[in-house]
Amino acid sequence: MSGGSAKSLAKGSAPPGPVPEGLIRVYSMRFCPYAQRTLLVLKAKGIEHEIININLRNKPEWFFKKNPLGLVPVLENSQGQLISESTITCEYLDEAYPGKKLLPDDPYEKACQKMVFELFSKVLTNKKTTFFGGNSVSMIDYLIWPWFERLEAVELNECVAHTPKLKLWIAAMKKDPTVSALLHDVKTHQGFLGLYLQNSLEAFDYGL
Ligand SMILES: N[C@@H](CCC(=O)N[C@@H](CS)C(=O)NCC(=O)O)C(=O)O
Repeated sequence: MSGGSAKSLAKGSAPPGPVPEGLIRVYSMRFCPYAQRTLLVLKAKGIEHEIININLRNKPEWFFKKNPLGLVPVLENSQGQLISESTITCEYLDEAYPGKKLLPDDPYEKACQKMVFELFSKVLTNKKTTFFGGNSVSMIDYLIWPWFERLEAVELNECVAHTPKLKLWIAAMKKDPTVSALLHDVKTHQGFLGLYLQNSLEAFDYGL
């Protein structure tokens, strides 16, 4: 992985060149929970990638050619193909790359994960396994995790105080090597949020 802690590119910056063969690029923002989904899947599957951070308050003109909506995450491969929307990027990576499969092969099992994802807030209490897709971490856990990582930073930890199963899941996720490698601590999330809420253009580069 390269570029994860590079400063964000803003209006007036030169567009990046083509993606080198054998690499995939992700346009990201260091504190974006949607982009974190994509980064978790890249990391979990061991996919070699480069990261270009975007200043979302002062977007480079060229970024709209990557995604007309101007949102991160966006993937770009060495054939110049562009993929946006976090859940779509995650599924693409799982299908296009070898290594650990994060979504089940079985169509019914896959549909179940997607249903749980759609309804996750309603089914939390029925969870019988450590992770949402079974006894090992899988795609659905990575898709949901970024919001739980931020609970303490936004002082909403109380929300999970009376849900022991969810607390166990949070503890298990924090021990996952992929999650822990990409985790920002509470102070860092709060530092970003503080600047973001002041409309600071520096927010996206907080801590660099
Ligand atoms: N539905 C999109 C949402 C992505 C999204 O909202 N990203 C935010 C950053 S966390 C963004 O790019 N915001 C820029 C803007 O709204 O102009 C996805 O799942 O990828």
